[in-house]
This record gives sequence, C-alpha cells and structure tokens, in this order.
Amino acid sequence: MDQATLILIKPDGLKKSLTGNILTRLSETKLEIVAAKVARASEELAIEHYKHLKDKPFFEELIHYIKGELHDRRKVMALIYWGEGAIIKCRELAGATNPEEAEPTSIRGAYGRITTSGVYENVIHVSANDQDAEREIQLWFQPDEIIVDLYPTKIITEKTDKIRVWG
Ligand code: IDP
Ligand code: MG
Repeated sequence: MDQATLILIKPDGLKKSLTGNILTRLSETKLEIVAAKVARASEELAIEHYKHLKDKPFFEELIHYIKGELHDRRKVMALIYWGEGAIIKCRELAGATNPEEAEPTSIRGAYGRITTSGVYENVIHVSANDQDAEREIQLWFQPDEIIVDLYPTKIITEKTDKIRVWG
C-alpha cells in the first residue's frame, strides 16, 4: 500500500550540513519525494506538531529545538516521501529516538547527540504511523505544494485574503 510520511531535517541537521547525507541515505528506500521545502516552525506550529509530548519535562526545550533556537538556524527542511511501506522504511533508516540507542549505521545513530540540557538532538523527524503522517503533512504543507493527491481537499473562496505576488 502506498503510504506518505513527513520527514523533517531538523535544525541540528541543517547546522551540521547533513542535508545531502540524509537525502542520500533516504534514497536507499527508493521512495518518491512528492513535496519539499525549507520552512520555519512558528511557536504555534511547533507546539501543534509535538502536542503529544506537551506533558514531558523536555517539552519546552523541544519547542526551542524544532524552532531552531538552539542552533541558530530558524528553519527545517520538510519533505514528503511516498510509496510502499514509506513509514517503516524511513523510520528504520532514521533509527531509534534516542541517538545513543540507535543503530550506529542509522541516521540518528550516526549523526545524533544528547545534550546536557536533555533534548535528544536526533537530526531528523519521521512520522510514526499513518494517522500522524496525515496530521503532520496537513500541518506543514498545503495541498498544492504536493504533486500527488494524498488526502481529500475542498475549494473555498476567501475574498478578503491578500496574497503577495512578485513586484
Ligand atoms: P520520534 O521522533 O522518534 O517519533 P517522539 O517520541 O515523537 O520520537 O519524540 C519527538 C522528539 O522529542 C524526538 O525526536 C526527540 O528529539 C525528542 N525526545 C523524545 N523523547 C525524548 C526524551 O526522553 N528526552 C529528550 N528528548 C526526547
Ligand atoms: Mg514521533
């Protein structure tokens, strides 16, 4: 079954210039990239993305982390990988959440670290299941930014909306 997963190259991955390495590793999956962009996590987006962890002691630090405040890189690279078994394939390559427990050959095992302040800097986010993938993809991407139809959409008219065009 074709599946989609959200991948984020987190700010530590960008700071360490790992984008190329991570994309090369992910290409082993033979999945298709159907959306990609550099994006900034606002406070609201960060909190919404990680809302399942809001009661954890490291939550505040995690929000600083994904916003890029720990790495002087206020951005992430967001991608959608699509194809057979996308979630399991990408999560296996990513490795365990805790970079010290991750296989040394996995992305997190190779490039992640644990800081003394406690948040796991594990360079990459991968959606955990279909439900999370749908929720996260809809948080980070608009339908027209994705080259396949993943989820139902609707057309709305917003007369008061202002959009920026090239000057
Ligand atoms: P996942 O990223 O492997 O799906 P989640 O439990 O969803 O793991 O956690 C989201 C992120 O929060 C992790 O990728 C990691 O950066 C951080 N994190 C999770 N658990 C811990 C912890 O016990 N200590 C510090 N940071 C953690
Ligand atoms: Mg998760």
